Amino acid sequence: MSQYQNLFTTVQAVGPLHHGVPLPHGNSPRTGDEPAAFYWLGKLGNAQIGPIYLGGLGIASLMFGILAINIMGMNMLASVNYDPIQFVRQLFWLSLEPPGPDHGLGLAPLNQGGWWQIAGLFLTISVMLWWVRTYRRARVLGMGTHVAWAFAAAIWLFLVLGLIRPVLMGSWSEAVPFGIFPHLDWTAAFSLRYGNLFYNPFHALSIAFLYGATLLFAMHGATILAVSRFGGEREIEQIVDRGTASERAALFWRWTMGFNATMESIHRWAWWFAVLCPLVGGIGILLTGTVVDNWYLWAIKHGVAPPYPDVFPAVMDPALAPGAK
Ligand code: 07D
Ligand code: 07D
Repeated sequence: MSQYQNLFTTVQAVGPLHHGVPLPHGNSPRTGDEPAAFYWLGKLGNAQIGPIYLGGLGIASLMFGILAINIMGMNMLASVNYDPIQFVRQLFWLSLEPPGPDHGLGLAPLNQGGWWQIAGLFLTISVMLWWVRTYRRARVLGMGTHVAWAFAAAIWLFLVLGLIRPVLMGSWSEAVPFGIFPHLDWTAAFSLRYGNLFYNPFHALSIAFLYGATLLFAMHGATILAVSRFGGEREIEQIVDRGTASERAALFWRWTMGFNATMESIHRWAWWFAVLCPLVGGIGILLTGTVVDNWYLWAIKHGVAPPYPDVFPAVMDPALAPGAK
């Protein structure tokens, strides 16, 4: 079938709707009626929707997640005196803050960070249960657990930000508030407090993997789309044959760069770049305030950043200034 292909024409190969492989003993039945096909959904991804597997873990995860979001929402609503109009208008600025430094790692009264602690606990339980679900569903399908471990890399950063680092620092006040703009303010303040995160080499590495991941994804997505006119995204036995989509895709990169990934290795590259982004990022955050108190001064000490010329007074660690803590 030769069909004009561009960035927006999606090939919709719709076969008979199916429930997927039979599930081993001990699994709950898949939820919902027969799967259905939607043409417009097929524009985005697969046209078939369902069956979804909910199971005990899925339900428990959703329950904890909904509880967490509700606690955040109700606290935000309370902060605007239960005015629904103001809630909508100010939503992006509203916040549920962690306890203040006075409370250390103790339990705080509900309206002084206690609700943040409960919401954080529920959100963490929800995320962990969802992780087990990705692991278990992959296993039941006889798949590898690569998705679960990639997700674990993101959860690592999440836990460093909201649990591990605050515990090491001895205070929940170190953790991130729940809120759209408030969590951005926290991010900016964190960088400033610790002497500019740009000088944290793990932040730099994390950025390189972030940018690298988008570059790889652009190259891979573009390459496969470019050979979809030869059935590149669908070929199986053709992969090893001469003159096929795969061979052209590989040759394109050898022509332009002298080197090419393979159909398999490109996905390993993608996986590692994506995983290393939050993985090294988490290391960088964990070191901040625990091992290194000021990344700018650290960078001067290690010859990464030049010191200011002597015309200025010597730079002092602001954290050591009287009244800094
Ligand atoms: C596209 C997959 C879908 C996921 C989406 C996010 C929620 C939050 C909660 C109303 C790519 C769903 C959002 C469930 C609703 C309430 C209380 C993933 C895709 C669409 N951030 N951050 C965002 C989170 C941190 C930073 C947006 C979460 C760190 C900056 C969204 C976490 C730091 C910017 C969001 C988290 C940080 C954002 C879009 C957890 C350092 C932006 C996210 C659990 C890493 C951008 C207004 C997105 C923005 C943005 C969610 C952590 C920095 C609200 C859930 C503390 C600089 N963050 N973030 O598309 O527009 O991700 O902010 O750790 O500029 Mg953030
Ligand atoms: C947050 C992992 C947790 C998310 C999970 C998902 C739900 C919702 C709902 C699906 C994202 C849970 C999901 C609960 C489900 C639905 C609907 C991953 C997360 C588990 N920075 N910076 C990074 C850049 C500056 C700062 C990383 C660039 C400034 C801080 C990334 C710039 C200051 C932190 C990055 C820049 C600063 C970071 C994040 C440029 C602010 C972090 C990687 C060009 C003024 C985080 C080591 C990631 C980190 C981080 C990029 C600048 C602060 C590479 C490009 C100097 C405090 N920054 N940054 O994967 O790891 O996040 O740092 O200026 O904590 Mg930065």
